[in-house]
Amino acid sequence: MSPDLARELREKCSGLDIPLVGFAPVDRWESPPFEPWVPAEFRPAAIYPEARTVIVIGLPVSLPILDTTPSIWYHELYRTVNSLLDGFGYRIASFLSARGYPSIPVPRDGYGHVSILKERPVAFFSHRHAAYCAGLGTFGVNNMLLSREFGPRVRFTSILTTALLPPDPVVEEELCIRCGKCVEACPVRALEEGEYPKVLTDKRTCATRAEELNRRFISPCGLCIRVCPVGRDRALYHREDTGIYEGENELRSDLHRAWAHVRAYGGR
Ligand code: B12
Repeated sequence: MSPDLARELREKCSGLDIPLVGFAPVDRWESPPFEPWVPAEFRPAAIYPEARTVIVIGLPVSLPILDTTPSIWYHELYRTVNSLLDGFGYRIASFLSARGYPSIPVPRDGYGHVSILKERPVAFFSHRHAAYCAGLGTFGVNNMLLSREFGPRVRFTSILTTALLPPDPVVEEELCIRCGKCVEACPVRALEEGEYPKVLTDKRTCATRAEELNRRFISPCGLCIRVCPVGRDRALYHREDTGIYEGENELRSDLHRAWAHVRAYGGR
């Protein structure tokens, strides 16, 4: 176990403006906390047998930009966050490898095109499950990992390392309050009332919508993470009241005008 290395790593992440970092020992995948759990061949020990720890980092998507979805603005933010995740994953792995701990980054997504997900909506490694094991949050009805800081408005990537790092505790309290707002917000009814993992996203229906938005240059959708009331980011951006999303309403007509304006440009 290397506390000095862990401290250096956290300092490095803070220098890169990465707000969420967690360490998960690979054996956490071997005792499923709930079912269905990650099948054996998707676990870090199967993918990189030398791995001892999975480092998970999370970068938020800014709520006022997500509020405009589907739009070119959220589309571009999504691309920026994705490339930062891949870049930071590479740098953290290089930092550790140079110190004698071979490490490799996993791509933040891991598919070639959304059409592939319609045939098989699964990647070789799940960052949500890794983030759960690294103590960054709990699963919500929208099947996303909710963090205390940003609710589901955070994207993750993972680094598989041979370094033994001090594990972060898994979050015990359920962060999802089961308000059902994500279920209501889904325009293609891909979510159901009920709790994760008993009820999961209808992935094919969700991927079909993503494909349609992709053709219009305004993917991804993100409506199920926009409306989630969980996350301290709502207070930061003064968006505590999720009533602002209930159709055109008097509550914040200024916001509705702004969203309509942004949506009218840059995509189809
Ligand atoms: C494929 C994929 C999709 C597909 C399928 C959705 C899905 N729920 O899996 C589509 C295109 C539809 C999609 C949509 C979205 N996605 Co997506 N997606 C992924 C991706 C690339 C792979 C997920 C995966 O295959 N994991 C591996 C398998 C093993 O895990 P699993 O799918 O969870 O399946 C397990 C269980 O659920 C169960 N299971 C699965 N299906 C079934 C069915 C039955 C009947 C049963 C019993 C069990 C079961 O078995 C599996 C083993 O445990 C990940 C990136 C990654 N590599 O992690 C992002 C990721 C999950 N997506 C993300 C996001 C944010 C979204 C969207 C909000 C769009 C957006 N970017 O704004 C929507 C939300 C959709 C939703 N509410 O579910 C984020 C989630 C962040 C978070 N905070 O949790 C991720 C992690 C990307 C990232 N790098 O941050 N996504």
